[in-house]
Amino acid sequence: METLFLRACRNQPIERVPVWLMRQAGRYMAEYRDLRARYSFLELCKQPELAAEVTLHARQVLQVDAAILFADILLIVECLGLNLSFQKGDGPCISEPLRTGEQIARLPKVEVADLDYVYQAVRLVRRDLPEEISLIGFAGAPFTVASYCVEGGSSREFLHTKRLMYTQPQAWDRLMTTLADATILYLRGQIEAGADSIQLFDSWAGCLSPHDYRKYVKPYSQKVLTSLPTEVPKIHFGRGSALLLQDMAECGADVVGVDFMTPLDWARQQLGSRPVQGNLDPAILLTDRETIRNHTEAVLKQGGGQGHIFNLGHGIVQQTPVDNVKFLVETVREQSSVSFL
Ligand code: 1CP
Repeated sequence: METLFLRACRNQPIERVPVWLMRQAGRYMAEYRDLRARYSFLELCKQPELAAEVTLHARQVLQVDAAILFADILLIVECLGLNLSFQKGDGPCISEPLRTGEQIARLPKVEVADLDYVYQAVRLVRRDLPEEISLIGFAGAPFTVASYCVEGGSSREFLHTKRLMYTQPQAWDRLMTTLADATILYLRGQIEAGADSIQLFDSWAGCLSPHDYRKYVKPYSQKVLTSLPTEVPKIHFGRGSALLLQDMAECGADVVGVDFMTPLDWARQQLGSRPVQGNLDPAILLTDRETIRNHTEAVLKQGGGQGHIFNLGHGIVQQTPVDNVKFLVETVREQSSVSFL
C-alpha cells in the first residue's frame, strides 16, 4: 500500500489529509539547539548519522506523515567550487559571489558523487523510518540557488541577480543550465538512495513578473522536473507565487506548494485537479490553541480534502513553541478525517 502522503500527491483517495511542515527540523526544537551547540550547521549536514538523527527526531516528535531530509538548498554550490559558510544570525554567505561572465564561464561540471554524504543520510533515514511514512528529498530550483550565488547571501531585492539576468543572457543561460544539470544529478541521487518524493524550492521566484519568470526561469525548472522519474511525485513551491502557480505547475510539478498570502481555494481553482500543498501562515504558530485551531480548520476547508497536503505557507520560524506545532499536527489529523472527507 502506498503511503497516505504519496496517495495525496497522486490525487488518489485518502482517509485524511496528510501533514508535514516546511522546516520541521530546526532551531525551534531544543534537541536541535543542543546539537548545534556542539556542531556547526554544515557539520550537521555533512555527517550522515547526525543529519539522519535530526530528520528522524523531528518526524517522530511531531508525528507528521512525511520526513524531509535535513540538508540545505545551498550545499550544491560547494560542488561549483564556491565557498559556503553560515554566519551566526546572518544566514548563508558565499565569499566570492558570481558577478561576471568570466567567473560563470569557469564553473566546473558537477559530479554526482560530490554530494555523497547526502545520499548516505537518505539511506540511513529510510532504513529507520516507519514504512507508512514518506521521505521527501529536496533541492533549490535554479533561480533561487542562482540568487545566492550571485548576491553572495540572502537578499531582499535581488539587484545583482536581476542585472545579470537582464543584461548578460549567455552568462545567465550558462549559470542556470549548470545549476539545472547539477540539480538533476543531485535529485536522482536522492531518489536512488530512497527518497520517494521530492520538493523543488523556488523560494524567491516571486520577485519576478510572470513574463520574466517564463523567459528566464521556467525553462530551467522545467528541465529539472521533467528529467526525474515520472513515478516519483514532485512538489514545486515558491513564496509570493500567486501569479506563477500555473507556470510552476507546467514546469512538471505533480503538486504545487502554495504560500500563506495566496487563498488556497483560489489556488485550487487556478490549478484544476492538480493537488496543492499549504498554506497556514507560520506566524499562527506563535499564537494560542484557539487561534491555531480556527485557522487550521479554515485552511482544511479551503484545501477541500482530496488532493490537499497540509503544510505551512513557508517555513516554521525559530521562536515557535514546539507544543503549538504538535497541537497543529493533532488538529489536522483529527479535523481532516471527521469534517471534510
Ligand atoms: O543555524 C542553523 O542551525 C541553521 C538554520 C538552517 C536550517 C535548520 C538553515 C540555514 N537551513 C536549515 C535546514 C533546511 N533548509 C531544510 C531542512 C529540512 C526541514 O525543512 O526540516 C530545508 C528544506 C531548507 C531549505 C532552504 N534553505 C531554503 C528553501 C526553503 C525556504 O525557507 O524558503 C532556503 C531559501 C534555504 C537557505 C537558507 N539556509 C539556512 C537559512 C537561514 C536560509 C535562508 C536564508 C534566507 O532567508 O535567505
